Amino acid sequence: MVTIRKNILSDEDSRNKYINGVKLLKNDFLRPDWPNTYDIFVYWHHRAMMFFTPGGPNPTPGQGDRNAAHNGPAFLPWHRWMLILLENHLQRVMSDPNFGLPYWDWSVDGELPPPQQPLAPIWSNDYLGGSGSPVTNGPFNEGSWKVNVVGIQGGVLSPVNRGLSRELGVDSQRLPTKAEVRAAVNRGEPNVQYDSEPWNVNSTGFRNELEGWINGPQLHNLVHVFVGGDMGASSSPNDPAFYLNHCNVDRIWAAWQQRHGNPPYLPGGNTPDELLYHRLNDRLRPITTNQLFDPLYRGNVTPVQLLDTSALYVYETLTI
Ligand SMILES: [Cu+2]
Repeated sequence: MVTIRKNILSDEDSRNKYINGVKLLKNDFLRPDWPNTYDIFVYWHHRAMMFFTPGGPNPTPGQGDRNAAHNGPAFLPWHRWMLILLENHLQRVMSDPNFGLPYWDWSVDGELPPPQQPLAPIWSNDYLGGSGSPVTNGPFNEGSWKVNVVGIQGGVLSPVNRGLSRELGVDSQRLPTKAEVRAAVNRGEPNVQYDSEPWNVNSTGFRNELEGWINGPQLHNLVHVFVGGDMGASSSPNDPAFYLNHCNVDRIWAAWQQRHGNPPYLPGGNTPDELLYHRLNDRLRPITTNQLFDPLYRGNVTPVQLLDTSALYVYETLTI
């Protein structure tokens, strides 16, 4: 079933289903001794972020170090896989195989004067609600949405029982603009490169620009910083805004692929082992290697398998 991923601001049906679906996942238990299914994704993201590649835990981790899901080439396919799995689980709990994850085109809001950006429609009662620690309005207000685990300093995931936290427009007063998105998609033309040495936050290719390290924070990273609160931690999927941001990031990658005729994913297979988990044919790192939380474990999924998603989903528009 090929689903269509639509703009959350122009498609009420996807908006309603997304809000309803993530709440169902918060009360969905695949096994009685597991966390709820929504939170399993939070664990997974945190653990991937704390797994510094290739060696694993780093005694002195820095924000710029390459990990299993960020600061390296696998950033885009790893999150593409995460979105596909979340979409699958939303389809399951809603019994709706046609459901497509919506995206939030934050560059539209990025065109507004900065003081108006935290007041854009996405943060209204009908969409995600607004700022607060805890958030008190909208569908994810304190009484309707609980945060159960947070990543704290030192790479530990710590249990909490509180509402969602957001600080819109505080750590960054603005979102990325359309010109910045276009500059990323056109980067290097006509010799575009998916990624480049040294395959980390210092790379000059498209992945590092879209992730947001070049003259950063920008693009993906800037959205996390603008939203703030829970979106600033390794447990950032706690905020349902996480998936709407990443769906737009994935759409921008798809737009880049289409515009340039599917340039090769880099690095290829014949590169040093220190790039483990980031090469074309490497397994993306699952939540754990012992298959804990088994329904999120789909065996070996590699970047090469995720380059063409047309059998699974398409975006309503790739116009950026
Ligand atoms: Cu992430």
